[in-house]
Amino acid sequence: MFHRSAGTRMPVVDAAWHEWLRTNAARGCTIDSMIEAMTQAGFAADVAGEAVRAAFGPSTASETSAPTAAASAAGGTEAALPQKTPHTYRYDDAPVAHGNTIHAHDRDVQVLARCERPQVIVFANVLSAQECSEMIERSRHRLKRSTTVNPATGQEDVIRNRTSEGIWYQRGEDPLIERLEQRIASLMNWPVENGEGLQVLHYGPTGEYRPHYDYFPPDQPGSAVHTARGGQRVATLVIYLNDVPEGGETIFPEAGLSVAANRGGAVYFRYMNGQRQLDPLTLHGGAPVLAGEKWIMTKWVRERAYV
Ligand code: PD2
Ligand code: ZN
Repeated sequence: MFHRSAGTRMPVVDAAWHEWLRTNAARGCTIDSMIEAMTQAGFAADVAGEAVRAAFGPSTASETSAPTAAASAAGGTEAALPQKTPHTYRYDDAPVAHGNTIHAHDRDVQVLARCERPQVIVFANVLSAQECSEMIERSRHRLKRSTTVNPATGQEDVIRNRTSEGIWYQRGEDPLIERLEQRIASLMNWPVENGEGLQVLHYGPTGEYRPHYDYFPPDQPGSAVHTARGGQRVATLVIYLNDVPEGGETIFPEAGLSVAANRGGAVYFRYMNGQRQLDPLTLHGGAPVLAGEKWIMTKWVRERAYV
């Protein structure tokens, strides 16, 4: 389905792409971001536009705007309605400290960039090179194909939107994990107890994670089983464990932002504010790895203690 290495040859809207179109339209991805993702994957703009609009239904034929997160969360028909009003997410202060260097538990972390809408912060030096290698080596032989939460059922499905393998670590599993979790909690300024276990993910060549939201769509029946443990996800920290020679950026299509994977660096993004609103601009993905491989470690944090 993805033939980027073929140079000028355009990919085909095959069954896998149709599945991707259906899933992302139902999840509340915007029309523009989906067209952008398809053109980045090598489709001509008119082909991408036609395929995406078809996935959203006839009412979107001449629209380029998209459903809100709330509309998408309502699912089915409502997800197909074009957005008529701008989203109203209120950007209150993120909990992360101000300044260009943040002392996070046992390490000084540098701030490379901050974006206000959506709230994104790029860091360098969150982990040392040795810590990155250690996390890769201890994970390498324990990887399992990654899953995605099915918003309707809450079950974890293996789908082609996410071509990676991963492993979850228990919170406080051993002294290294515990120390990294304390550092991450200090950097995110959010309690260790509210964090899910660390997850290490590996993407091989062409591996990717198509644009999605990390929060659980509030009105989807499958979300309840997840939010029962600690409430909604509030923010994410993706830490890069290796340098990716080409591709593999974390992309925010709504913001036109991409963050390159540099060893020890990280990207933070926050999608739930103090009023419990969810920010649709945090649509994000892992771009296809075009050369080499990609290792990341992810921390998702909840509203309350994650038990
Ligand atoms: O691999 C990434 O860069 C990435 C980006 C966004 C991974 C995830 N989200 C995720 O695992 O949720
Ligand atoms: Zn994500």
